[in-house]
Amino acid sequence: RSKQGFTVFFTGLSGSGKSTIANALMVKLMEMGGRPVTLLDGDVVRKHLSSELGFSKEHRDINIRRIGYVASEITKNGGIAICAPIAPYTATRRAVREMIEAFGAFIEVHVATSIEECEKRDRKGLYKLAREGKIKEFTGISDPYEAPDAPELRVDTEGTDVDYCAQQVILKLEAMGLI
Ligand code: GGZ
Repeated sequence: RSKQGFTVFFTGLSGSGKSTIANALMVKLMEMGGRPVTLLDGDVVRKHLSSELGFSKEHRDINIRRIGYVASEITKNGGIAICAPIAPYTATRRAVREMIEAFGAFIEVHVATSIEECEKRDRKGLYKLAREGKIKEFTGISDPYEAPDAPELRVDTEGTDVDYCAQQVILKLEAMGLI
């Protein structure tokens, strides 16, 4: 009997390392073969699925629910979905969890890089623009981020490298009997 589908849902601040870890995880899962793996990355989704949306609470919620819907279809069909949006609101993440758990497993991974560290790295210069008020409603600066209380996994990018973080997700999936 083939294994059930599942969704790995990364959440964390801009620049926390979600995309990098998600990509490393995708490569590892693809190398294992078997099931198709679909990556729904934050900026790619915003370009192709949510291009009309901004960053108000309402628009972020619409964006996350769209991602959740696509991931639930993939999960329903026995595939693997990897999502990597900020997803700042607990209630919205919960709604997505419920959507997906109707069909398979939901693994929430908190990429717990601190705001101080994200701002220090400032890979895209967005934190500087947010501090200057040139980007409004910026998560962690002028907009909320509700950290998950009980994610399936929390990864630390400050003391550990990307590959190790991705490997921790793999171990969790193995422990849950999903791969
Ligand atoms: C947060 C913003 C904002 C504001 C633009 N707040 O590091 P990035 O650039 O590549 O990832 C961020 C991305 C966030 O989109 P998401 O779809 O993941 O957000 S949410 O889950 O809340 O819908 C950042 C960029 O878009 N960006 N303006 N105001 N991030």
